[in-house]
Order: sequence, then C-alpha cells, then structure tokens
Amino acid sequence: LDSLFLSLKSLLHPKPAGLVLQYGTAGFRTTARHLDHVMFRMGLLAALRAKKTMSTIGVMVTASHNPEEDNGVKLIDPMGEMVAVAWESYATQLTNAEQDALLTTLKDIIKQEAISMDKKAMVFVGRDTRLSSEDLSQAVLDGVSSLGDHSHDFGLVTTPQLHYLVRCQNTNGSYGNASLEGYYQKLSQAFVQITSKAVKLTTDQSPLRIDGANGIGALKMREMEPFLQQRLSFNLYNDGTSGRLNHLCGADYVKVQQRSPQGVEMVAGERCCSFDGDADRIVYYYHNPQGHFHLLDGDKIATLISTFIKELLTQAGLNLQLAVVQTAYANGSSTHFLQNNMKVIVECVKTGVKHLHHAAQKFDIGVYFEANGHGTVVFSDSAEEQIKGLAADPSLTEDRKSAAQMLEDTVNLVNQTVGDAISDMLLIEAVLAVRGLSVQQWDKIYTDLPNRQLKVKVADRRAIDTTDAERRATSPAGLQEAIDGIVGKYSLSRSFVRPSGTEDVVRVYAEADTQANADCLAYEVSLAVY
Ligand code: NG1
Ligand code: ZN
Repeated sequence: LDSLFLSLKSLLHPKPAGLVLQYGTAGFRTTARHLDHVMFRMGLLAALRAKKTMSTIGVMVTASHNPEEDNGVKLIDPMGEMVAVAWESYATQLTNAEQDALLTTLKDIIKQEAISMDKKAMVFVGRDTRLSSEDLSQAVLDGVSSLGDHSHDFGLVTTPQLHYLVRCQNTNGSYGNASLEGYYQKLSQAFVQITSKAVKLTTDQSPLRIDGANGIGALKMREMEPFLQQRLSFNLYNDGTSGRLNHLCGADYVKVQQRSPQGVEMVAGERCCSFDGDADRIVYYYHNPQGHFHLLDGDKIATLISTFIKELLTQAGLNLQLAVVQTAYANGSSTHFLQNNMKVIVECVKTGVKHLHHAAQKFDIGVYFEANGHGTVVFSDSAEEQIKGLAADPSLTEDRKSAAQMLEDTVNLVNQTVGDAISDMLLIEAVLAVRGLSVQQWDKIYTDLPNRQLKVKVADRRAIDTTDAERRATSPAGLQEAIDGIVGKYSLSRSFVRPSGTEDVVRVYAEADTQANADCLAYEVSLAVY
C-alpha cells in the first residue's frame, strides 16, 4: 500500500467534514454535490473487494428513479449480485471516515478481511446519463488506480448491463460474452427463437410504446434495435433528447401516481411500458376504451412469467420446484391467485431486492418481483442443466421438445443477476406473443384489490420495528393492536406500516374491497402512526 500516494490522491476528493451517509438498500444515494469523496472511496473499496474475492467487481454510478440532481453508487459482487452485507458496513465506515482517518480505516478493513495486497485487481465501472455521472465515475476510477489496480470504464450502461458484464467476466464466458454486444446478442437470439414459435393469435398488433424516463434505457434500446431483426415493433418516447430525467415519466412516476407519463400518446387498448432512470425496473399499462388507466405492475409481471414457466414445465414433463417471491406490497389478489389457482409456492420477504434475490435462489426456479417492477427469474445450476439436457434429447416427442427448447430460450432471455427492464420487457413480449394474449387479457388474469400507499413524516421513523416480513409492527407498543382494530372494520382488508429504507418517512400500505375503503383505511392507519 503506497500510503503517501494514496493520501495525496484522496486530498483531490475531500470529504466534507461531518457529513454522514449510509450504504442503504440502494447503495449510497443523495445530492450529487456530496458524492465525490464517496465515489473515490468506493473505488478503493471495490478494489479491495476484488482482491478479496479474486474476481472482477462492479461499481455503478446512478441514482435510478431519483431526480436529476441526485446521484448514487452501488457495488456489484462477482456473480453480478448486490455486494455482500458485511461489505455494506465497510462501505459506510470508509465513506464516513474523516479525511485524516481514511488510511487507518482502509488498513483496518484490509486487516479484518486478511486481504493480500500483492495481486492486481480489476474493477468494472458504469454510469447512467446524469450530468454529474461522468465526473463521479472518474472519481471511482481514481480510487481504483490509487491502489495501483486496473479498471475498465464501460461508460454509459444500464445498471443490469453492468451486473451482466461482471458475471460474464467472472464465469469465463459460460454466462455470455462480457461486452455490450454480447449482451445484445444473447438476449436478441433468445427472443427471436421464442417468438419464431409464436402463434400471433393476438389481436394486439400495435407497436409497443416504451417510455425511457429520459434515461439510459432508451439509448440502449436504440443500440439493441439492429440485433432484434425487426421481431419487436416498438416506439420510444422520453428518449432523453429533450425532457428531464425521471421528470413526470418513468416507471416510478407511473406506479406511484397511477397514471400514464407525459410524452407518451396513449391509444385505447394499446400497450405501453415505462423503464426507470437506470432501466432496472419496468411496469406496463394501457387505457381502456373509456380512457381509464390500467397498471400492470411487478405482481402482474410475476404472474404472467411464472404461469408461462409452469405451463412449459408441465408440457416438457420436468419436475422442478417453481416459486414466486414477493414483498408485503404485493397485491393480495396476486398472492391469492398464485397460491390457489396456479398452485405455486409463494414466499414473502422484506422489502429490498437482495432479500428477494436470496429467497428466490432457494428454489429450482425462483421468480421474484417487487410490486414497483423490479424483478427477474433465477434458475439453479441443476435446473439449467436439466432444461438444457432435455432440450437436446433427440428421443423426445415434438410437444415436449418444443416446450424444453422454449424453457432453454427463456433461461437465455433472462438477466439472472438482477431486475432488468430490457430483458423483462423482451420476456413479457415473448410470452404475450406465444400465448396470443393482448394486454387486456393479461390484465384480466386476476383483478387487483384497490389499494393505497401513503407516506407519513414522523419524528423518528426508527421507533417502528417490524416482524413477519414487515407485515406486523412489534414497536411502539400498541401500534399493531391499533392497526388490527382499524383493519377489522373493513372487508378484504390488509394494512401494514414500515420505516422506509430510502426516505425519511414511514410508509403505510392498505388494501380493501373498494378504492374509497382502501383510501380511508390507509388514512386511519396513518393517524395511528403518529
Ligand atoms: P423503501 O424506501 O425502503 O420503501 C424503496 C422501495 C423498494 C426498493 C427500494 C430501493 C417501495 C414501497 N419501496 O424502498 O421496493 O425498490 O426503494 O430502491 O416501493
Ligand atoms: Zn432503478
């Protein structure tokens, strides 16, 4: 460790004294002005993590669906997953160390993890389209080189693309080629193969309208277009050429406001989708003939995909365990439909993608989605082998073979590392085409219970503790009893409260038989939180 060189370099990225930040569920995220030192230090930490794991590590500069003025950073572990929990706290320690304590904090981590410093590490860096992202990713690269390690700057990429690239690099090409071209080729080929078997019975031949949230997703769809061989007809809106990032558009806006984004011309019955600012979330929606907005969120997506996979498994004669992982925010109708009609295993975990991802990995095939549209499918090694083996079996009947091949294409179409708006969109489009479903038919698989989400500002949101995957409050005393009392007054009702991990608020969720009742229930429960 060249302490003098490192100290000098770190002075170019000074930490504002007293500033304290925390590596939360979405990494560090705050106003871009406060992030230069964080980026430099995440460069340092990524290099250490790379040495420790003897693998390539990723650093993504983005603040996803936050406003343009914000930015953020996340570390990516060798298999393309979120960084291990123990390292989240190193990230927090290193970021909050005052300037004169940086070196000792770094050395403490090296010692605690027994990191051997003699081998050179490799760090992959990517960024979104924010104005601040270029300088901030430069600070990450500076951090990596301050330890004498190597980096590769992929420049503008979606978050899930960087996750994919890291995994490819660490698996010797068995997951795919570690380049953007490799990503486009792998996904496009799988999409073209699945849709070549589509019956096209659907009446919905309209092009898909894609709202790019004025972010990276639109840019990357343009890059991908030639690879898709005109198999997907789509139009891009909010492509970043004029509007502001995430402003009145994007997946988060559409989900939270329950309305179509600005800049997309809605035609009754024709399907639209919105990406978020870094293209790891997606939601679908349409207007019915009366002009009413209909949202197909992460729960509807999980249902469509898991139903498709389950049918293929049956048709292929493969006995693999399929599960859907949700959070407490999943609409009660979706849980009911999956458990009782589809007969798949449903598990509920705490909010935050890493919890869903880990839970999904316990099954042969795990489909996970947050209601807000972040999700993917993960296949166990054994499931992948069985699917591939069956697809290549020459003795199969046509029916079974075609199902097995479609399952194999599905495995290749999915970005298993993390939720990916582009990959999810292609899978959804493939399922709709193969099953001959219009967006309305998909929507009718089950009917959402009316629901309402509210935010409540309180003095200290950490006073609320929860259990049972956040569905019940254990403190403050009396709160859960109060909620139970209120919920009991409504029918088909459910409500819970939890402190947000990304905002200084308590979130209230409620669902009930009618929208008016869901609204009242949420309001009454929010009063009980004060
Ligand atoms: P918090 O603020 O902890 O509710 C939000 C989302 C999560 C997840 C994270 C990270 C809701 C209710 N919560 O978490 O699903 O996406 O942000 O971005 O949508
Ligand atoms: Zn995002």
